[in-house]
Amino acid sequence: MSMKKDLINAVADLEEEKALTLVREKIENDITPLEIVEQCQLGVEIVGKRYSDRTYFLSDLIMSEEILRCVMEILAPYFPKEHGDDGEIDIVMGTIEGDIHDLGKNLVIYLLKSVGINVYDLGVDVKPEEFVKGLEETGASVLGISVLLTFTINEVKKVIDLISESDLRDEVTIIIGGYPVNQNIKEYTGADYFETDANNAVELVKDILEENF
Ligand code: B12
Repeated sequence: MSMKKDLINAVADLEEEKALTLVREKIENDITPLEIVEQCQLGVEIVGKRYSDRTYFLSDLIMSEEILRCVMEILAPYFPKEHGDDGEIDIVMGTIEGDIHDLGKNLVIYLLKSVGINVYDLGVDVKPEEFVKGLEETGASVLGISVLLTFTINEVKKVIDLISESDLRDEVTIIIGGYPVNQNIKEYTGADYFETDANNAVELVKDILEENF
């Protein structure tokens, strides 16, 4: 079996011990933490598919979360170190109302911090008004909304409509991210950008902040 597929399959098959052993082996063999996370992500994508076609149940989704959490714990020391966050807040992030998925959001926040970007994390199940309040309180010029459930896409539109009703819309660049987002959803919600790749997300935020400067 290829070196990549072994971890993807261990995660997909919910073999926790095997997956964690592979993660430790890979990190010792100088595979980057991000590559490892990407392999795990391909694994949980399969978990999601099996859940959709009813081969897996909710308990299996929960198991995949447990595995991903342990993987992140192992990898944490190997990610680039956080820079001091003494400056002003650059970006406000949160998971949309009704949605409690946060592993992807937290990963992106981790990577943003590691390149010196100051993040204000609103957490999960964040109401539209809370996003607006977060932006007003911090003066951040970027907003990142994480959305994993397609039936919460309307909530994302509500957030952006609310921002448009305030006088913040011209000052804030809005990025949506998460498994289901695409060009159509971007257009429907009125976001400025969408992104599903962690690395690209960091590059995008860096570019936006530099432009605003
Ligand atoms: C783990 C998981 C859970 C865990 C979440 C744990 C947690 N703390 O996050 C638990 C078990 C709690 C869970 C619950 C549910 N889940 Co769930 N879950 C998953 C699963 C298997 C993996 C998600 C994940 O963590 N991926 C790994 C991370 C790293 O990837 P990511 O989130 O996509 O993030 C990456 C990018 O998208 C991007 N990104 C993410 N956010 C942002 C934000 C910004 C601003 C940017 C720039 C980028 C960005 O960067 C990340 C890094 O690359 C997915 C399957 C899938 N294919 O995604 C289903 C999935 C998302 N879940 C699903 C469902 C249905 C549910 C439940 C409704 C099940 C139920 N019956 O209760 C509940 C809903 C709970 C709720 N109210 O939110 C469905 C959604 C289907 C749909 N069309 O809406 C999926 C797709 C599974 C499926 N195929 O059916 N789930």
